[in-house]
Amino acid sequence: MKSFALLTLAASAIIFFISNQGRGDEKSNASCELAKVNWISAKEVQVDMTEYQFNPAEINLSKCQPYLLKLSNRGQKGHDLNSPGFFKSIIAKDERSERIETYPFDEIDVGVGKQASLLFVPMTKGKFNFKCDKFGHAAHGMKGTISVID
Ligand SMILES: [Cu+2]
Repeated sequence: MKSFALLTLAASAIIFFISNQGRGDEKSNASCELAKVNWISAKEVQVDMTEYQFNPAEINLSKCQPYLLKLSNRGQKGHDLNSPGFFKSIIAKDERSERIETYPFDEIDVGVGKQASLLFVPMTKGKFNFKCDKFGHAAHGMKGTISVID
């Protein structure tokens, strides 16, 4: 029993080591000094949603800078901005508290006539595709890209 526990411990230590190694690049790429982020100075990024497009559809951001993404649904149907890759790569801040955390969802859903906002810092550079995940909307052109540069 005792040796089994030790073996398990050794095995998980190895797994931990391997997964840390594998994430080495991602980790160095993700180094933003969050304590130094001036959230008050967040740059506003306004994106309008209609049938069937995002305006703008090309969004350019800089890594480690704070942004306030504002989504406005000015259409007649419900829309969302879906981008699992992008949302995994940001750190978001609750606008009403000091809580800073990863964004746990793949998308932001915006009802007809509604607005949604997200205060965040892009943590990794890269090009991320986004789309509206409502049935048929992306096929009608409701998609775009977010480019994050250094
Ligand atoms: Cu849509």
